[in-house]
Amino acid sequence: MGKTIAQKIIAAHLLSGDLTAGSEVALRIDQTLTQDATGTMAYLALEGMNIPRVKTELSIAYVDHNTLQCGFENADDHQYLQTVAAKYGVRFSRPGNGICHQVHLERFGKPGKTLIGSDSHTPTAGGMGMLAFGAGGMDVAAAMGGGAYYITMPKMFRVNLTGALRPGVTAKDISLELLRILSVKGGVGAIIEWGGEGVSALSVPERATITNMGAELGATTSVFPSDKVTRKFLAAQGREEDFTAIAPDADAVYDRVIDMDLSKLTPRIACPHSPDNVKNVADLEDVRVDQVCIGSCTNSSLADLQKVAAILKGKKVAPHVSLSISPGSRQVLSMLAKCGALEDILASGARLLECACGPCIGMGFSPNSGGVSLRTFNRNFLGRSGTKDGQVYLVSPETAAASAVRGYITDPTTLKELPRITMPESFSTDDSGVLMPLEEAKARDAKVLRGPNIKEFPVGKALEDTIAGTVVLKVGDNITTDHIMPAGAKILPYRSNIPYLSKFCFEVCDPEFPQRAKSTENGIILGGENYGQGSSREHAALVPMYLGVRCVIAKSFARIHVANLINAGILPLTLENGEDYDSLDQGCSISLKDIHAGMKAGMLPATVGDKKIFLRCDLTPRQQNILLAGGLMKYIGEGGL
Ligand code: MIC
Ligand code: SF4
Repeated sequence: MGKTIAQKIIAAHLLSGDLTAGSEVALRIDQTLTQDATGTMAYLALEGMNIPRVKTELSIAYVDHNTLQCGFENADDHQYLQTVAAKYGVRFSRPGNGICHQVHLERFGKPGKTLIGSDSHTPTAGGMGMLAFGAGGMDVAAAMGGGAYYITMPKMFRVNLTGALRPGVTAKDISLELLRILSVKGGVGAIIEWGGEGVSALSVPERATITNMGAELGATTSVFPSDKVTRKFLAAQGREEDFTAIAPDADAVYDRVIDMDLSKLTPRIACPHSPDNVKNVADLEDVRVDQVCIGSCTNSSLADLQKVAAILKGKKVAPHVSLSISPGSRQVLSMLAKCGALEDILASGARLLECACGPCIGMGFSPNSGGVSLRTFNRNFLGRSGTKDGQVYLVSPETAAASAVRGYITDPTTLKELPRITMPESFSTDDSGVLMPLEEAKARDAKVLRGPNIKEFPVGKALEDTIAGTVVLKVGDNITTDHIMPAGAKILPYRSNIPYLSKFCFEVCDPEFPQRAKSTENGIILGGENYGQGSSREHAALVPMYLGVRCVIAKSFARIHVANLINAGILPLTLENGEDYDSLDQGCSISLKDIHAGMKAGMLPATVGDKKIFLRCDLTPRQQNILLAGGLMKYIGEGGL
């Protein structure tokens, strides 16, 4: 039987397991990336592993999230990251150099290789035929230390593109359309491969927009073939030697095939507060806009911003609109400056922000109260912008620019002139923003600088055989890690300070939660479907663990979060009978007995008052051992890497 792209790359990196969907596979990881908001924990974990140098082909630490520096905290973290990276053999991408996924695509990604990153949008590199996964920081640390990365072998979905996009319709609209079709949980347990004749007209940055937003579908990852277009992009980046062609076999078998005719697609928009709440832009043209933000790892490539500049050229941003532009990388910004597009952007009245995540993670530029904010980003979860009642919509750069000028949501296909942008023959490639690590001999005595914001890595408790627990919080479906552990300018600087962070856990859902959880022995969280979707932040597991949560019971879980729960030593259990959710309330006591035997059997009986319920426990033997040890750090300490 022929293989899909993902199956080929997995087969070439397989350390154990087989390619049957649902079985656990261990993969050799070629490259890792971290960003600063998750990186501090990842490197604290790496330091705890007592490995002198990383063992990957390439590991890189980016600083792109926490760049506001309102106090000493971020700067201290940057210093820690820079010195720890230098010591352990990791490259360091300096603040201002760009957003991790954009820079990685430009300068480091390689078709056919594996990459894991402590950020859920790591699959962006799938746009160049790399098999790239978002993971928790501890898993990234383990991979840096030479350990395998474990995933459940996913199902294979294929999206078949036919026809060609009409002017004004973009790769972002393709992503939004797939979200409309599949929803935020439609990709769970699957790898999404993109193919068909429509693929050859999409550039690598356009493909990367699409694989980036596969994270919003809950997919394990997304990948495009590596073809002539990929070769040309790599050649223009001065690294044609990194090219390898990859395509699926003609007889590859997919579990699901979705056909999309690009010529029929119209501009799409995701309405508040979920990326799958997708409508036609044309149907919302009366909505007045307060703010427009262009950038993020989804839409900040040179071509994206050149198109924006062409729409803004000779026009002014509407007086009631505030427009921000954050270029994805220093390469993008300097090339915008060279080709004159930057001048057009500035002359329109746009506000130029740093080459960083910025408003996407609530690091500044929060909208006004109840304000309508149009963003070219990938997530519009409640409160993520920093304004709780902000109304955030997700759109393409073309829709964003056209709307910024008119002041109302605008379908860009109605514009008289639409820009045609071609990729440059060569990009300007100055890698001086990426610092090389110290040589091994010098690294041995190098000091790692640790500011007072960097607190100890919290460790979990070994899993007992009996837990008498209490439901400390009951939440609904599609709870994101932004609900569990919010980000934003006020909280994000404390990502290496779990005790401080814990005060904000579940703040958007219930501000009393931290106090209640702390004063309850053996807390249990009860969730609905797709619990823990969104970001890879392991803080959404470490903080509840710190607050005494021992177990999360849900109807279903998101992939990265369930791995983070296990790594933190929290037992994830799935309701065998979804209807039991209704009969369990906050405050009720749940007694779990014979947990160890139940884990092996895959089913745990539990009692709630005089009622018996059944909880599924789909854990591999390795995951069971991690929980028995009290989390990944303890498991590795006992020789488990
Ligand atoms: C996000 O987009 O939510 C983030 C911030 O990049 C996160 C990582 C984090 O929480 O630090 C992600 O996507 O994993
Ligand atoms: Fe940064 Fe936003 Fe991308 Fe997350 S989604 S990596 S916050 S730009």
